[in-house]
Amino acid sequence: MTDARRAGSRGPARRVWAGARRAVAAAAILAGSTLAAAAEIVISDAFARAASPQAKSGAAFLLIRNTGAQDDRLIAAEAAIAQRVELHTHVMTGDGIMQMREVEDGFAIPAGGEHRLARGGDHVMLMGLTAPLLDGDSVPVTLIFQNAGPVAVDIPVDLSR
Ligand SMILES: [Cu+2]
Repeated sequence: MTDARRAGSRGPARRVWAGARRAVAAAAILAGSTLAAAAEIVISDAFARAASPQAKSGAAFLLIRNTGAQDDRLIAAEAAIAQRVELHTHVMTGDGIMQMREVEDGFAIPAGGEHRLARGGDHVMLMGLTAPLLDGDSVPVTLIFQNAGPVAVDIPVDLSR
């Protein structure tokens, strides 16, 4: 094989490789921007509970931090373990009784701020449980944000909290 032929056979291969490298670089940039968006919402201290293993509904509580520069909003949630998932809050009725109510607009999480879902306050309501919430299990829940989009979390069940 002559030098000229070897050079000729290497040429197209190099062009393909350069193209592949460009594609990989583009994919990395896309992946990077997706990760950056998702990383702006940070979920911590999550737990789910129900009044008992026989309960037909339960609730999930967690701390949502928005590390981004843009205000965001939790607008919905989904979970395979429940027939229906709603965003709820507690309100005090006129006669001093705490009642749960759906919050259609969801919960605002300001840029650089946080919003805690906690017992007696805002929560993710799991209605029509298709399986019992058992201590030590964890429940996959997808939180849907206006800007950040869906954020999947595995929420541990803790009946003692
Ligand atoms: Cu509720």
